[in-house]
Amino acid sequence: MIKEDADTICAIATATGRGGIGIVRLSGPEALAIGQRITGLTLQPRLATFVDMMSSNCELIDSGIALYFKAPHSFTGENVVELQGHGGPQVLQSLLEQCIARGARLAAPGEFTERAFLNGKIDLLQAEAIADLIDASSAQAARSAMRTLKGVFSEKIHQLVEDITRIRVNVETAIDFTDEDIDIMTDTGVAEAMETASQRLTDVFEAAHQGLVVKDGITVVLVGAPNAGKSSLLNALAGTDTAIVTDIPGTTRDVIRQEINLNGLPVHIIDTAGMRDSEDVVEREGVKRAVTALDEADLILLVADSAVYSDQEPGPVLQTLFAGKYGDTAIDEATHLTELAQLLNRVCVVYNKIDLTECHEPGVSSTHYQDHVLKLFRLSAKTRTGLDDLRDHLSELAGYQSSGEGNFSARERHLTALSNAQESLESAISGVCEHLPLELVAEDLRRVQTFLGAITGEVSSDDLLGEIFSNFCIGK
Ligand SMILES: Nc1nc2c(ncn2[C@@H]2O[C@H](COP(=O)(O)OP(=O)(O)OP(=O)(O)O)[C@@H](O)[C@H]2O)c(=O)[nH]1
Ligand SMILES: [Mg+2]
Repeated sequence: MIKEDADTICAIATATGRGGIGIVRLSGPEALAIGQRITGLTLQPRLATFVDMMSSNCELIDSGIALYFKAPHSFTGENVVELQGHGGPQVLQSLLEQCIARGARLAAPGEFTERAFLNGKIDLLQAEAIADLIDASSAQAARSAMRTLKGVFSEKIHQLVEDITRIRVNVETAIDFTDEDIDIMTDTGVAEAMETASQRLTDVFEAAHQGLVVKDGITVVLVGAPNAGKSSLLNALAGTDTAIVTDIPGTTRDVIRQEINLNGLPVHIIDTAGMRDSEDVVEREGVKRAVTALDEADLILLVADSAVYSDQEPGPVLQTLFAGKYGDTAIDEATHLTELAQLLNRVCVVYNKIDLTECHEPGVSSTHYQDHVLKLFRLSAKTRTGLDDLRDHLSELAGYQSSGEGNFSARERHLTALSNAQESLESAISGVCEHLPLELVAEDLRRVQTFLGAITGEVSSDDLLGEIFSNFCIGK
């Protein structure tokens, strides 16, 4: 809970810039008094009042609407006053200064939402969903953030916590009554309940994973030799002329980023400088940046000119990538085994320019390179044939279902907590199967509950809260 002597915070709640309406919001014990001093009126809860907003030396700043939300029936759970004026930066700045001059303090990023959380108006999942809704980059992302805000995800976590609590009661009882020869496996159905909870946990994890994909999308890095058609492929996928395309090898010098929307899936595409050994300082820096970009990739599209490279033997194309990454010395594949495996697991080869060759049909196939299965795409960035296979693969790779109507937004931290909870639950299940001391099973179950509690914020450290709310915008 917020301390009784909490101060009053204020901020411009609308986006910066010019707009029809701009809002300054106050929250805290002095919000009403400050609002009334600025408007010179007694404000009634939940009544829109047309007011003049005055400075302390009686100058008219603006005319507009004042709204008062009496605690606890407000967003933050405290007294809240909204001063809605005209959306000019100067007007809003003057209003804000008046609030500060009369005793309010400028709010930190996310502080209104943090107060809503601390006052029990929303849980942590819902607080994060507010930020995700504001940041949503697609209609799907906004819809799933809204579902989390409405409590869909929280409800699922609460159900899981209830299941685990019931199981814990049975296990703790069995510990206390060891003399009475209770077999918790058969007599109380604990093992079965654990299996059901585990299945439910898996389902929630999968739904949360979808939510994360819809929110964050995937990152695809285009690499390959100069002139292979990387920038052309970026433009073809984006449907724009984002990157410069010429027939001069070494056209792209820097990393170019473009976000596209694939049926609701955000895909962050990174186009890079063609990989080759160059004397040119700028180009060398470009290749260095291309190599660094590889670390960000969920998928690496290694683009090759199909007139130069055969799709029967991916080795030579892969060598362009290895040479770019490890320098032009022939790489010792044995030394770099683990590193190469990590790289190859994310690589697909794109044979571009099939319009120039007679023997290539557009499509997708797989081949083996050492122990890896590599996907090969044959397409033309210029005529845009064969692009659909690539698009389908991107959606598939992300595990994205565009019709995922039940989705809710989620973050990496939720997935980590869910997978930790799953691990502890599996350990509890094996403990029961192996007839380990019930105290160990009980401890595993307690841990499951702690991990789940961290998701909704029932169990959370100050550090975690600080990190979450500092990523909000000011005024929210
Ligand atoms: N015929 C044909 N030409 C293509 C195709 N894709 C790209 N090109 C041409 O190939 C040349 C190089 O294309 P870019 O997209 O600039 O190649 P890049 O890989 O980005 O090259 P760098 O930035 O220099 O590394 C341009 O003249 C393109 O028009 C294709 O599918 N078919
Ligand atoms: Mg280029």
